[in-house]
Amino acid sequence: MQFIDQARITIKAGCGGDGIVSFRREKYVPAGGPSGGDGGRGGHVVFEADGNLQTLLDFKFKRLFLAPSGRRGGPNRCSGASGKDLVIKVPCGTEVRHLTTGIIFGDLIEDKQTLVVALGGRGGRGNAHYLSNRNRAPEKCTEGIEGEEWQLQLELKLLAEVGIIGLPNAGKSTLISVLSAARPKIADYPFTTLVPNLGVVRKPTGDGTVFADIPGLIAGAAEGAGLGHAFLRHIERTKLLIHMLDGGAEDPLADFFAVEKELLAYGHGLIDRPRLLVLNKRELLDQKSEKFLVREIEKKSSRKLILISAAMGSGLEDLLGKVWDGLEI
Ligand SMILES: Nc1nc2c(ncn2[C@@H]2O[C@H](COP(=O)(O)OP(=O)(O)OP(=O)(O)O)[C@@H](O)[C@H]2O)c(=O)[nH]1
Ligand SMILES: [Mg+2]
Repeated sequence: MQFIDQARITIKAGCGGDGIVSFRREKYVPAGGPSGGDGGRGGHVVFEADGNLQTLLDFKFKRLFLAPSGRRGGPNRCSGASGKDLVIKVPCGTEVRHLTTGIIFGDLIEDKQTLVVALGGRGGRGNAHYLSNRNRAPEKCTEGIEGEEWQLQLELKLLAEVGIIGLPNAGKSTLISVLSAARPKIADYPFTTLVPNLGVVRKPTGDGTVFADIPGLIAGAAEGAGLGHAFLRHIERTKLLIHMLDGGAEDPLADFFAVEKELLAYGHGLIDRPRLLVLNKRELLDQKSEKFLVREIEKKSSRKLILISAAMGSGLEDLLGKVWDGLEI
């Protein structure tokens, strides 16, 4: 399945039905008076979060959404039927913005949550409304009002509590694969992961929390290097980040600063998000170089380092313990 996390669409709510001019005509009721009914309201456009959807792929093919109009009023003061609301299903975590101004209409987080984005137009009034002492036979009615129309930018921001970040090849996907049932592609070349992977990790309390493994970041990602940095939106909603360094890399400390710089460039408060610093592939280091490296990284980064080997499964309990502490579970 293709993972699409952005879409531009146009939505238009239904137009109100017109009011009509009509007069009551019955055999024994002379001058029966005006009886034109009102038009029905146009259908609203409503977004609804659907927990079964994972991507905005559908919006790649269909970009215009029109809600039905209200019906015209009828004789005998009959109101026209309202247009049915158009319900558009989106994955949980979709943010709805106005395309040009960027104003946020709302966020659809929970399954079945709804958001009315465009209001249907009001129906016009029939001539029955305009009966007065002065005018016993009004010929006046009004047209239905147009429904609201918006151009929207939809953005899917995955809902994960913990995000795993780092340079390509650090072992991010390996970590999520050993902690959860997720089975992302793992390989010893950079940019194996092209779209985020989610995995549910069991908390000590029994229920699960979602970890997100995202593509690798490299120096200059903010300017488009590598896969760029737009996918960082998927960790915007996280509470905690796992910043993974590759213990087998030439200079893990430089890697640390490279990722830190990209977090800063991306903004959205990611640089201040609680973050655990993890050195992976520790089994590649001998004791002496490990000690030296740990000391140097801890000193220059002013953070405590957690040592793990995702592939060998070592240090993971310690890491998870700190994750739960960080999430205050
Ligand atoms: N020696 C060793 N190799 C590891 C360890 N963890 C992961 N690897 C290897 O490192 C390589 C990269 O692992 P991935 O999990 O694909 O790395 P990634 O960070 O997801 O990489 P991208 O998706 O490209 O950003 C693979 O060949 C893994 O087998 C580890 O603890 N020790
Ligand atoms: Mg990966």
